[in-house]
This record gives sequence, structure tokens and C-alpha cells, in this order.
Amino acid sequence: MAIEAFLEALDQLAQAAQRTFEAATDDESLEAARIEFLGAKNGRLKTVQKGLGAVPGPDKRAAGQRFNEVRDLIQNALQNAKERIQAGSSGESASDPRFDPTLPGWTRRMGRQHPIAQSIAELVDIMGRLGFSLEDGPEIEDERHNFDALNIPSDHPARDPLENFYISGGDSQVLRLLRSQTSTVQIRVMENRKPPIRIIALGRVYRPDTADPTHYPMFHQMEGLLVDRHVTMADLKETLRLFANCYLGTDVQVRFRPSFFPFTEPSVEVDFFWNDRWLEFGGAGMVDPNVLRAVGFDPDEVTGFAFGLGVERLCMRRFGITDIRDLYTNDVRFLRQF
Ligand code: FA5
Repeated sequence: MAIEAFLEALDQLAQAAQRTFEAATDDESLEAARIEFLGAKNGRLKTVQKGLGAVPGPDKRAAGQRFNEVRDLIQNALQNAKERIQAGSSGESASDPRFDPTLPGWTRRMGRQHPIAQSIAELVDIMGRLGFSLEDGPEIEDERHNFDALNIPSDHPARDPLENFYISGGDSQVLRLLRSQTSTVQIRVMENRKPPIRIIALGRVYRPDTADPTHYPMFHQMEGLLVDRHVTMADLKETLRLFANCYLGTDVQVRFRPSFFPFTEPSVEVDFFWNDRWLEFGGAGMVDPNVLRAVGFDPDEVTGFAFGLGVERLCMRRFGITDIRDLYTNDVRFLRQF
């Protein structure tokens, strides 16, 4: 074998070995590379070494020297790769003079869900266990679903432009608005389904309320609706008590105060006694017979209960948040706590 061919084979081997050791990412791939190039029996270095015997006598010494250099080079490449893998994927090695072990490390923070998203997931889970399935409805509503079908007459103060976000333009026949309550979904479900119905709806609602510690112009409600034969106020009370026990703990009590909503009769406000205080969380009642008739149900055949709870207030009590505005200021120092 001419010395040129031998040296060429050595160069190619050195390059291939370096590339392969640099590409190794863990102990297994490095060991596989070591066997490929430095294996005692069939390693590629061994194979090339066999060609040394065929190099003509006068060139043998030079060829042997180059062979030793390439062998050292490959062994060094193996050693470097070993250190790199031991030092971890950062590529820093303790023997690297640029590595300063006194510098603070990189902390990677875990992302987390917003407290409202966490609350919604838990509310869906609890109500699911009580047999309520989740329904959805649009945030841009028409007057029929937000008011008319809910027995809210056209002169009712709840329809006042100062109390709602009406949307101008579009189809002039239908006045649209950002929904002010999730009770709209009650109607959408009853229009499309026959009893028994047992659903919740969870989503954003909008009211031009001035922001203060317990009010925000955009907030979430959890609506519940159950329509079936022989549904009574006792079922409503028991369902809300069970819900409150699951979400806020077994030390919570539930109180119903007489109230008025056009779409329920009788109507109540729902308070939970928790941490030494009564707090209002929502409204509820027995579905008004007018509402049942408007969707084609016979009030002599079926009855129902409905409730609408403020999700922010539930979430605030649960996490000990005292100002609703903190939920929407998007200050990660605050949100990171939950
Ligand atoms: C209603 O919206 C009725 N639709 C509830 C209902 C449903 C009654 C089904 C009967 C049957 P109300 O306007 O009271 O009710 O609002 C319910 C809850 O939403 C309140 O108790 C409160 O927890 C929450 N809420 C109301 N306004 C705001 C606001 N601006 N910011 C945060 N939460 C609010």
C-alpha cells in the first residue's frame, strides 16, 4: 500500500471519528461510537492499522508516526465527549475556564393556569359529578335570548342601554348585545331539547359596572338548569349545598334570601356562610312557567330550577383574593401565587 493511500485513510478516519464523538448525546451513543472507532477487535482504527504492514519499508516510520497521532487525536475526542456528556446538556464543563460555578443558575419557571381557569375546570368537574353536563352559548346575543324569552319585558330596567353593552350596526332587524348573564344558555338549550335537562353553562358576561373590589365589567357566571318531572325547591337547595360543600369545604352553610328575577318564581339570592361571614354568590329560583311555555314545555308536566353564580366571587373566596381587579391586571407576580 502506497503511503499516500494510508495517510488518506487515516485522515478520513480522524474526521469521521471526531464528527461522531461530537454528535454523541448520551452514554449509550458514545459507547457505540467508541466501539466503532476504537474497538479492540473490529474497530475502524484497528482495520486501518492493518494497512501499515503493507506500506513500503522506507515510508513505514513516517506512516507509523502519523498513525500514533491520529490514534491520540481520536482518544482525545472520546475523552472530550465523555466530559461534555457528564457536565450535562448545557455543554458547559467544569474544566472549561469560562465556566463560573459562582454565577446564579438559570431557573426555568413552570407556566400555570390562571386562577379563573383553574376554578372553571374544578366547577365543571364538581357539577359533572352531580350529573350536570356542560353547554355553551354565544357571547354576542340577541335580545330574544338575553331578555324576551327570559320573561324580561321591553320596559324592564335591566334592558336599559346604560346597563348593557349593545352592539350597533349589522342586521338592523335584530338588536344585539354582549350577553349580560349566562341565563341565555338556558333558553338555547331548552329550545333544542326535551326534558329531562340537567346542564351548566360557564362563560363570560359583560355589564358596564364600575370596577371595584367585587365588580368588574367582564366576569364569569356558572349557570345551572334542571328541568324534569317533580323538581322542587328542595332539589335546588340540596344541589347548591352539595356544590358549596365540594368547592368551599364542608364548613360552608347555604342561605336563601327572597329576591326577584323575571325568569324564576319564587326567586332567591344565594349566600354562603364561610369564614365567619355571609357572602352573596348568585341568584336562583324555580323556572317561571312563562319561560317554560315560551320554549314549548308544559308547566303542568315539568318543573325546573335554575341558578347563576359569580365565578370570580367563588374563585376569590376559594383562593383568599380580596380584590377582583387583581385577577385581570395580569401581574405575573400576583398570578404566580396560585
Ligand atoms: C343574574 O345574573 C341571574 N342571571 C342569576 C340567576 C340565574 C337567577 C338563574 C335565577 C336563575 P345577578 O345579576 O345577581 O343574577 O348576578 C349573579 C352573580 O353574578 C352575583 O351574585 C355576583 O356573584 C356576580 N356578579 C354580578 N355582577 C358582577 C360584576 N360586575 N362583577 C363580578 N361579579 C358579578
